[in-house]
Amino acid sequence: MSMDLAKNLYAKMPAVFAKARKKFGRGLTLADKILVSHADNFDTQTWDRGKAMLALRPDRVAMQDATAQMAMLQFMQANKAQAAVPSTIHCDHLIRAEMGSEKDLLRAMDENKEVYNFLASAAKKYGIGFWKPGAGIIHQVVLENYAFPGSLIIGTDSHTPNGGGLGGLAIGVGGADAGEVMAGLPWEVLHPKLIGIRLTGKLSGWASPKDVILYLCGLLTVKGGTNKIVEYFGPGAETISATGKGTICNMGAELGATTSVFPFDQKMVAYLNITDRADLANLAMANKELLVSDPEVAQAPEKYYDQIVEVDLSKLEPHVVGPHTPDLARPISKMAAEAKEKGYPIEVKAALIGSCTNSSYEDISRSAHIAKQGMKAGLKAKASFLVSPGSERIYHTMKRDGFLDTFEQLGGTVLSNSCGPCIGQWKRADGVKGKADSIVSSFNRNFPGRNDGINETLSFLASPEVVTAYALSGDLGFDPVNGTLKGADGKEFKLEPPQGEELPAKGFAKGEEGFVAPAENGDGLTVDIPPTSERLQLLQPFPRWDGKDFEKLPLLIKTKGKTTTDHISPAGPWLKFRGHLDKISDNMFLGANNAFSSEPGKGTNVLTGESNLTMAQIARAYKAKEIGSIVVGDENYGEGSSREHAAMSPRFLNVKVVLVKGFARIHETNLKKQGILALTFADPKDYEKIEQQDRISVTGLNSLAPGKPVQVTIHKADGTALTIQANHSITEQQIAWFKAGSALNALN
Ligand code: MIC
Ligand code: SF4
Repeated sequence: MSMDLAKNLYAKMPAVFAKARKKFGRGLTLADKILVSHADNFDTQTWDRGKAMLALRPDRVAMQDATAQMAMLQFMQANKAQAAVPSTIHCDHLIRAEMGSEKDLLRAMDENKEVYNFLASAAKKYGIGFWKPGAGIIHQVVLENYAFPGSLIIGTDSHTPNGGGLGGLAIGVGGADAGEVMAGLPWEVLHPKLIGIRLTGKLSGWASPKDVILYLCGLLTVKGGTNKIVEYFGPGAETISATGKGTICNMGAELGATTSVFPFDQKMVAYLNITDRADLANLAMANKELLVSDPEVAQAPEKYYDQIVEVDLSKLEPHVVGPHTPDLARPISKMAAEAKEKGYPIEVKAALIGSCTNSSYEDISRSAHIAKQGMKAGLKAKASFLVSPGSERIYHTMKRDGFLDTFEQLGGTVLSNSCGPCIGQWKRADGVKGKADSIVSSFNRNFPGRNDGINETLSFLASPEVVTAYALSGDLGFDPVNGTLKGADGKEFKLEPPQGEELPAKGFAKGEEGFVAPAENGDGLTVDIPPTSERLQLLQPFPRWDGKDFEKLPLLIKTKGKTTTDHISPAGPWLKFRGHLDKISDNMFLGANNAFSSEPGKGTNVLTGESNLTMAQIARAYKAKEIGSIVVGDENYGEGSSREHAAMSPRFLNVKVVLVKGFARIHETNLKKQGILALTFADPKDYEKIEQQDRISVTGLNSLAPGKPVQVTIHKADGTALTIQANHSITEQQIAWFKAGSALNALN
């Protein structure tokens, strides 16, 4: 399938590149090439980085089970017979991690039966490929099967950029975007700016691809990539394996980047070959100049990229980031001092490797090398050690090559091929609520509550080999590069730097693939949604805008500090309600810090004065009285995942406006798609002026226009009022969504 897509794409690239070079008056970067060759209409499209909205035609759509539910429910409202582009659903997020691979999987099949049946039946009917629970984590499966050089893939998950490891633009989106593309519409995105990362040198010793991105997270911060594509180039790029590139691109999501990409090279050829795609590898080879930047770009990169960062891979140290945010980075050699200074609990209670970010053969073999050294010295894991393989292929190859045994002998538990402990679905045997302790993982996110559902846990991120070393030491202050461990005989020893293979010498072993192809013709088929379901609920269109200004809205919450989608719509136990808007909305803002409450997720009903209520209780009370509300937020609001529940629940519970210092890309689009007015303070200092008892009006909405600020009047409790300005990035089309009540309403 990818073969046909690639053939057509490569055939049309030369002509559109020629037009683009002429129009832009310069050579093209790789990101430019992929964008222009996927334009819905190159000639009529305005190209202006940071300003223009691009209408693109993605090659594919990928969805994971937690977000696919809303994506499919929305797609179904469009009344189409088939998905218009090749699409897949991957069952990975809903499997809880507790008892180990087999038992966890069996339990998941049982407890998520309704959801899996719904997704499987919808996939079958609408021509969508279905990957069964246990087949693997979406990004690993996409890399192994679907991503290809030059491709444009959208996925309903923020770590979709993992596909950039094979030289394409793979971009995380909300379910409404996926639904529209499957319904045949082009996909819209702000023309991203470009950050060029020039890599020189070569990684060695303990330094791994993960450290490149952990270092960049520290440098660029969680909002440094917003509305930007991160394009890697330079001689160092081709020294990194395709899966290592995948890891780097995956965690570009932590920079808030639209996506990240590497130029086509021999490492990608090797990976395509070993994943049974030799035909695609040959085709890409024959077209290789289409799949990298034009030669003049490397000569004067400053002319082509909006910002350039240089990284010398030879000098890179292993890094550790956290707790609570992925941009709190330091080289591992500085960790001991910092842990002491900041009082981080020094004992590492758990060490987790794998996930969509880091479960390649290279990751696993290097980690196993560390584990073996520990065992040779008579050690067992001091911390509880968990392994989450990314796919069936990885799992069976690990098993065949003895890595599973190694990890188990060390005292580790191998979990199912799924997200489990990465998404709050991990039941810790030792989990004590209310007590801070430290855990280390090779995953990509570390927001509070993210792994074990316990907000107090301090979660640090590192490469899988470093995490394995932490498992041996059980000590957050341990520096595997310079420090020593004590063997069973009491003698000190030093770990050798990790060694592993990029790709398995014997090829990948195969397990049960877990792929179910759709029906040839789905017309007579039905979608399985039991009417009494507690897990699934058909969507009702949101009401249209009534044409009136928003007058004196009560303030629902003023979030303070980091407000990720995990704060707005927590996962863990709530994942099970991802297909039931009414039920999941009870989780709204449960993790968010309210400026007017000492307890996260709690606030006051300003109409009755009742305090210590959840935001859902307050919003439901307002909604019952047909009163809308406003949410005020801080910087990079909506950072993190693509889950559109963080926009749909507020919309469902009658939030009209979200006014913040700044938005993360996917969430801002999700809000607009659901018909919420997404505004930013023209002067961020005005955030300080908002008080709990304020009533806030947003006026002049009938003349809402692109680029035109909106007036916001803050009515104070003492009867005074002040007017401030708010900006927005709403386009003509998005105004239509707002008026229609949602993007989906505007479609019908
Ligand atoms: C995540 O890593 O945060 C998730 C869970 O994969 C989310 C998607 C979701 O919440 O379903 C993401 O990254 O978009
Ligand atoms: Fe799953 Fe975690 Fe990857 Fe998200 S980041 S797709 S939850 S493994």
